Order: sequence, then C-alpha cells, then structure tokens
Amino acid sequence: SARVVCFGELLLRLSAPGREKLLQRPQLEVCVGGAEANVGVSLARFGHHVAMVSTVADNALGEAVAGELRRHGLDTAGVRKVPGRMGLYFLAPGAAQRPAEVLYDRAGSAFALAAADAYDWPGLLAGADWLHLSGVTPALGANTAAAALAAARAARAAGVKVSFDGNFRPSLWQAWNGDAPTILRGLMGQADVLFADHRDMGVVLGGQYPQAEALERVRAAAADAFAAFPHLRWMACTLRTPRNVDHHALAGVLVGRDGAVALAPALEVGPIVDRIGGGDAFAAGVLHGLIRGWAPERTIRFGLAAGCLKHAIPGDFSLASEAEVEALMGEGRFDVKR
Ligand code: KDG
Repeated sequence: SARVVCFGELLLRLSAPGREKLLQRPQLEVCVGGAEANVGVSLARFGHHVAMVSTVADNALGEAVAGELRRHGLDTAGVRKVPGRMGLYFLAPGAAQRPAEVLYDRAGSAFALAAADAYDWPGLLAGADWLHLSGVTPALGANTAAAALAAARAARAAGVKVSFDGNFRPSLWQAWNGDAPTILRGLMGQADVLFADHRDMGVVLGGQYPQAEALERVRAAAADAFAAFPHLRWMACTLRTPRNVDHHALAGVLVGRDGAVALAPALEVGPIVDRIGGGDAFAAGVLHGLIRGWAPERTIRFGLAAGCLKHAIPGDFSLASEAEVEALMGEGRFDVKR
C-alpha cells in the first residue's frame, strides 16, 4: 500500500432530504465532503495510508469533521485548527426535469483564509509516496492557490508523486477574478497524473478540440497536455452520456505519455442515488490501480467501476471496498455498451 497525502478544504454538506428542494421542509441532512477528502476516504478503503492536510475551524464543527475523517481511517494530524468558520455547501438533488442545485457558502472559511506558508510541506510530506490536489483549492483565492502550488513544488522536490484533478469550478474563480488558466497550468506542470478532460484542457491551454468523437477530443487534449507538462505520465477522464437525471452512461479513458490509450467501455449507471463525489471515486480508483502497478486496462476499468459504484452511495464519500468494486467490474451488472 502507499502513503498518500491529500490537501484541500473540508466542507460540511447540507442537503435537502430525498428529492426535495432546499428548505422545502425545515430540515437538512449533514455529511462531510470536499473533493480531496473524498479521494482520501476511497483510498483509505482500498487499504492505503491517507493523511489529510487542511485547516478547519477550531470549534465543534471542525472537530466533528476531523473526527469523521478519522472514523474512515484517515490520519488527521495535519489538519490545523484555527479560529474561524467552516466552509459549507448546500445541495438540492435533482429530480426529473429539475437539475441538482449546489450553493456554496465557503467564502472566508478558515481554509480559504489560511496563509500559504501555514503548512510545513517538507514535514507533512515526509515518507509520503503521493500528494493529491485538485483545482478546487486554487479556485478559493490567492492564499490557497499559493498553498497548492507550494505543496506541489515541495512534493516534486521530495520525489513525492503528484496527482491533480482539474475539478474546474468557474463560479469559485469568478468570485475573486482569479486567473484560472495560469494558476491551473502552474499546478498541472507539477503533476505526474492528471484527471482532466478536453474542457479542462481548453480552459488551461486554450486548445480548440475537434467536434469529433468524444474519444478523439480526449486524445487531442491528452497530446496537448503531455506536450505542455513535462512530468505528466498519465491522464484520465470519464466520458459521460446523460440519459436523464436518474441515469447516465459513463466510459473511462486512461492515456499514457507514450500515447497508449486504455478504455473502459461505457457502463449504464442508474437509478442514481447520489452522483456527488463520483469523479473523486473514479480518481481514487485509477490512483489505486497505478499504485498497484496494474495494467492500464485493468486500472481504468477499476477506476470506472469505482466511480459508478459511488453513484449508488448517498453522501460525498464512497465507502466501497476494493472487493466491491471488483465484484462490479466482474459482474457485468451494468449493461456494457460502446
Ligand atoms: O467532487 C465533490 C465536490 O464537488 C464536493 O465535495 C464539494 O469540494 C467540493 C467542491 O468544491 O465542489
């Protein structure tokens, strides 16, 4: 197993019960989320040692969030507690013609306000094999953008592999007029593994990708990414075909620096219980395969099955074990369509 450090904001998620709109009834369900923590929880389930690095509010909410991560096997010694507030997000799951609604309430959170030099990266990364980051962290403001870049650079300097999930969130960047292309390019330039599709690459590299087959667009984006980012060895993404709010088809693609493309054929996913965190579960599954040294085909099939399985688990975290993911891969419970 590997030692993985995840750096990012820990959020409380407040969601309307069932298919209700927000506060349709005066009741909300609470769980813990945050893209990087979601990846960490999956990796811990798959047997890795995962340390979370973050900053939370020094109050009962911050305590509860750190405790929840520990309950799922994460090491929280690197979670700083400072006076301030927790970031929140509100969710109203979609239903039929009504799309899901996500409302962030995280401006000025303890994490967003933490100074870039608040983290002792050489110490936090000592003994680690991987550092996982995502594009959510630099989208929160200049402090967190600098912190993410410092983390990635320290990892490179220490020989710790860097995994980066593009996770482009336009509304967060717009809130402070952040220069997403430049900042994301800087981070991707440190990455060994990149989770991103042609849309992310379009934002970062300004590429125009052919209106051809989805797979061709991913291939073109990957070629651009490998040309732009010297350390990059793997790029992975899912290809999603929406059916309706309850159901979609997901395929997976993993491209290597040598141009080899491994495909996981599309799986039909639905009825969807909760799709939030599906991308994080996919990233964790692919990382697990890369850590294990599996062949690219097995790695991407495992990642895709892990991402699909998350859609059947309520909350942000995927609690699926390796055996459960493998059972899904083998069982062909989903229709396999090309
Ligand atoms: O990938 C899941 C995330 O979207 C969720 O946990 C909230 O971190 C979050 C974000 O910034 O969107």
